[in-house]
Amino acid sequence: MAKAATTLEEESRRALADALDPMSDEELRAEFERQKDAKPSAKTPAKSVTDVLAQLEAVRDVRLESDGARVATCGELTPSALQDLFANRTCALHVPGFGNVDMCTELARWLADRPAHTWGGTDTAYTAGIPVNALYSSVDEAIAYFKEALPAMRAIRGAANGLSPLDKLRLELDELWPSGATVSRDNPYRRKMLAGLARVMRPETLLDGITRVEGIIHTDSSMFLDSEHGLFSANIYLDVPTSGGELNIFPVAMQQPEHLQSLVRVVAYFLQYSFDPVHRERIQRQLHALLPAPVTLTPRAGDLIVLNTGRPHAVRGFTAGTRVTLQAFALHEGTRPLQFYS
Ligand SMILES: O=C(O)CCC(=O)C(=O)O
Repeated sequence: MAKAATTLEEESRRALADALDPMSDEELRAEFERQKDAKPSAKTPAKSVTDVLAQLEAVRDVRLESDGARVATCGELTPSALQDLFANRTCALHVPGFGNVDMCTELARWLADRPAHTWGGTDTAYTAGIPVNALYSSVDEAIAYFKEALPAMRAIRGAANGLSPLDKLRLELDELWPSGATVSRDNPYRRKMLAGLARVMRPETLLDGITRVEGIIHTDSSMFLDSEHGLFSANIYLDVPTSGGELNIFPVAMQQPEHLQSLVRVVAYFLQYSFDPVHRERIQRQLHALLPAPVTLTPRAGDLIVLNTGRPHAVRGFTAGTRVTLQAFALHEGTRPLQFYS
């Protein structure tokens, strides 16, 4: 009963937000401050990370079970392939050659030549658009995020000399998915978001230690998967290194045997610290020890891969070449249109 009431409340809040105008910069500034004051501190103090790590490092030979979900490889997007992905029956949807390879190569060259911006603690640089994390970092960054969104999408479209592969994805999902797909304005400021971020990885952007080889295992949403609701990430690969740069997905089963249930909570806890510069090396080593064997995808230029961001995943390192992708999140929430943002 409580859940239904919350859902109704949430739905009416959203309907009201959908009906209202986007906020001006002044309103955004005031709202940003209000949210900052209202926000509870999310993480447990870092000292307890060290304690949990020490306890876990003493334990050997325990590993979470896999749900056995496989990658669906399709010639084109279909409603049933999407349903399987959203219901977590598959762990990723791979459409080889989704984008025209020559156009992707041209676009990759253009994006790789642009000035790159980075965020501390990640192995990726951004050359068109600002990541959504900006909305939570500072009010000026939040305003810059929205100001850059449309120009970045138009610049990518211009460089693609027509529709970019990410535009194609949005169009096809709108055509195929019963409730359609739209550029999100699910943010406290009711403004249209960026849909399509250019991510560039090079050997020199990679971090040290185990992540240089194995990547940073992380999630972008809760690892407790739900078939009605999930945050998916779509990547279109524009350029890939000749060796390395694979995408690893760790298909953790939602139902674990009794003796492993507390371990799921420990893994969820560690995942909050995936990017933490102080604990990253030990956390990543523990995640490798505790997670089931990954499913490995080797994307080629032009491919599309969509995955549930609640499934732990990592991009493996490489020693030569450049890896350029166009990325967008697609939020799946029951019968709502899929909400695109980056
Ligand atoms: O670049 C990729 O293959 C996946 C990147 C990633 O971590 C994501 O899209 O959530």
